[in-house]
Amino acid sequence: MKKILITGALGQIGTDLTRYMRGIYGKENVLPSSRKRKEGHPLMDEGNFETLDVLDYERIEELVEKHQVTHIVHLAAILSGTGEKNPQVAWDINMNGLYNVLEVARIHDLSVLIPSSIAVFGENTPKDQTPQDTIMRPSTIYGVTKVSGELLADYYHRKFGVDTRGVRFPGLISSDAMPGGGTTDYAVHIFYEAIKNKEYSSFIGKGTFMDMMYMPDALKAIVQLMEADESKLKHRNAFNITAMSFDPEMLAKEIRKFIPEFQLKYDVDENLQKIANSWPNSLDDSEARTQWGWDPEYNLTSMTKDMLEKLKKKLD
Ligand code: AKB
Repeated sequence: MKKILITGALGQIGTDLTRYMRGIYGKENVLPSSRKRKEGHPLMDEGNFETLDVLDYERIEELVEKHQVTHIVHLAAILSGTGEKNPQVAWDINMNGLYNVLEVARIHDLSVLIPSSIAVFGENTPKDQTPQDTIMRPSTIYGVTKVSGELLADYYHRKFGVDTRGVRFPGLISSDAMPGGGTTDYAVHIFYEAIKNKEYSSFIGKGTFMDMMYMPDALKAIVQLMEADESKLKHRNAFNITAMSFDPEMLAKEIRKFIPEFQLKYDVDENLQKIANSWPNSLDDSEARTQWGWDPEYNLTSMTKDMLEKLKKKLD
């Protein structure tokens, strides 16, 4: 039986992932953790929860031993926008946190799943249908730590036989948890503002295409890759995956099918726009499809419909 420790569980992916995994593996077999407790957060009263700073190696080891952990999903990380405001902290958390997790995994023979990101790509990466194996020269500290993390995780597999796996997530859109400090976050904020104010001012400019994914598909990807047959994995860290690619105008057009008076304006954030410009327009995720059966369910139309339905209920 798997016993799964989730780090950074109070972030955008963690809340949904904890619930999703508890549904599959049982409530007592999924242990969310975060640097601090957050009173009022739903995960505080839904079962076990532990405080864990990923920079504290001993604490990771203590939790692994106490709960007989077999798998770690390592979500704790600083994202692209926040990373640029404090690159030193981003390096520290993203690299030293990952190093500690990998070391504990090596010593205790654990499997580790580490999300990577489209941020691993940079200005000179092919922009359209970006291949699985291509030029990776990111311009953000977040991207630098994610490429380094991919290399380190592959190294731990090759050198020590640690079962490491990962996906390069695009922007994630969820009706539950809010994202924090990312370049793709506009694609979540727009829904809240469309419902509340019928208008949104986008910090990402017109014509900027980025890959995106609806949260249910992201959760499915994590479990599917974790469960994938090792012998079929030619790549490990990390797989390109995507579900849709759009720019703010395309998203606004879909929203208008449900909220016809919705207006999209722009107040472009230069720093975030620069980051977005350095990322792909669209990914080629065929290796994930062949090696472990990746097949997203939601596209732009079905995601928008579901997101608006869920948010309307939530905000009512
Ligand atoms: C970000 O925008 O930083 C993240 C990501 C694409 O990794 N959502």
